[in-house]
Amino acid sequence: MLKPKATATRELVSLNGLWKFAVDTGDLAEPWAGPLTTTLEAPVPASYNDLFTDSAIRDHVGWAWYQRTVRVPRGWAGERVFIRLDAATHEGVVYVDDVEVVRHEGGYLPFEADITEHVAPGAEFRLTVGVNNVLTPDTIPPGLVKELPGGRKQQGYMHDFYNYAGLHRSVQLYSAPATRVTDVTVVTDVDGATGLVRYAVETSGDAEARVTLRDEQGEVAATATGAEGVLEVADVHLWQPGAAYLYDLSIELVDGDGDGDGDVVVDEYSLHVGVRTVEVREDRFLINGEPFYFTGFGKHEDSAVRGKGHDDAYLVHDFELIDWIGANSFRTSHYPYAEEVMDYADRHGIVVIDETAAVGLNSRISGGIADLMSAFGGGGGEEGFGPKMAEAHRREIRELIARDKNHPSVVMWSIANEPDTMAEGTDVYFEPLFDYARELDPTRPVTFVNVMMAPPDVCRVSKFADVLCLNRYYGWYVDTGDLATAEVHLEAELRGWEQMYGKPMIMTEYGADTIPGLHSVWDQPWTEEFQANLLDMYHRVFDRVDAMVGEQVWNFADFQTSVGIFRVDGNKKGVFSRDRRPKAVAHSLRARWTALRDGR
Ligand code: GCB
Repeated sequence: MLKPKATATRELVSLNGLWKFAVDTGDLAEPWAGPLTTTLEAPVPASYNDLFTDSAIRDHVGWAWYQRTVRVPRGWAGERVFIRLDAATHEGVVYVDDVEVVRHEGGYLPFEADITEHVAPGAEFRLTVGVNNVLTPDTIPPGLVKELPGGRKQQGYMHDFYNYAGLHRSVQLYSAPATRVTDVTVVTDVDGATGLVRYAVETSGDAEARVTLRDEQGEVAATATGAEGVLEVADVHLWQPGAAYLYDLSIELVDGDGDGDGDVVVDEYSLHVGVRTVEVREDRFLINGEPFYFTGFGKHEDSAVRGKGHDDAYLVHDFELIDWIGANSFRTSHYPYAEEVMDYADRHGIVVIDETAAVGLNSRISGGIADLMSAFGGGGGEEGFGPKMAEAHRREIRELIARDKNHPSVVMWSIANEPDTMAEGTDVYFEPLFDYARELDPTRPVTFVNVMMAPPDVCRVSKFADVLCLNRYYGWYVDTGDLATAEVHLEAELRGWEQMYGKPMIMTEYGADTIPGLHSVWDQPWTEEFQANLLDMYHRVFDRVDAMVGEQVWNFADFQTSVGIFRVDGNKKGVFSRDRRPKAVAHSLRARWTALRDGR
């Protein structure tokens, strides 16, 4: 799905700002059918949960409604008009006046509708968007709604981050011609000093495609005509981790034969292209043929007040901190991030492991913590990895790859975080999902993130992964406070994986909750010293195990979770606090990662 863009043939109107807002407690009959009866206003983009002081809104389970009026620019006569939502968490439905124009499940991926037939250039219409935050045993991520005494509903879920909901990302109205580019796929390769850019353009309507690749100076590097082809770039400037280089691929649809004489450009779309290769060879992860070692974080889209609402100021600041600390990568734990984030990573040479929203498919875990008394039956929901969940999971993989396939920063797909892979049948559930991801994108490795309870001889799914991604909490959840024992256990387990699989391994989570300002001379969990000592211990082990190709600390910053006695106003494993101030560990990480980055 193409990101909307203003080009010579396309126009954009941002619908971000304050909308009328109401949660649906059963008293809103057909809220789209007229003006929403409410005094509340909510900003788009933002989660709605933390905006208001009313806990009934924060803890609401079900539909919430957003409404505003929109005027279609009068110059759009003759154009197709689209409404595009970058995300509606977890389910969205859109009405133009009284007409439902689109419905979408999955809270972190975009959707759109052609609304040309329902609107008129120059005229206003009433735009109503419903968002539903309910998670069931069949949704991705899964959850279960409990009924409390008195009939109040409560959303239960197994993942360890607050179930923020709302319009988290931009909403836009855009115009495009009837005959237009509907999709572009770019795959890059390198042959000596020549870059190869394979492209495929999909169109609606009949027109000839003309493509031009320009370098960062705007010089033409290659041209071609036709819906598919290979552009050869002499003396190619590669996209490298830490040294991004982006070509601009401009696609023109022309009415005529494409030779320039009398041709009329009917549509124009452009995207940036980074020429790079990714490959897993034995136990190495190669970018542009060179072994790559991941340093960085698992992150979250999370900040005070706006919750999971995208914010460009946090985007820029987070990437500044990533650079300051010397990191080269992050994982989009535990869902696809805003497209602005992916574009920024492309432009700044940060490497991304791109994860679906398949998190919490594990009834042995609750709120991120091992929960042997879990109220949920079966792994990942009542039906336990059943066909409905598999279908939702396929959709998440398909829509993620469709959205992010052209980003050079994305070097690997992660199709799930910590599913219950010790459970019988999970191999049968996961094998077709790995196949599906590889069929949709044969060019990138595919992985999933393994949970501590499924070591090498127990995990039924690691055999399908190209890279072993492990989350381990030795010294924290097990061997708590005893780093000497934790070191022995960690090393023994990593060597077990190395011997049994011979695949590259990334530690995709390791860390310790830490309260800034808490100190001790002993290994006292929750202190700043303990967090630093724990990470140092992991690094000693990583440096001794050959198959390790990366380390991503859990987490970049503190983040909000559901309430629980293990969580002090959220998860505190951040290297930075929720407002992005460094804890002591940030300085020791900076020393290690800048040395690695600079080859010291
Ligand atoms: C994990 C989960 C992550 C949690 C983390 C923790 O393994 O993947 O979502 O936040 O542990 O801190 O417990």
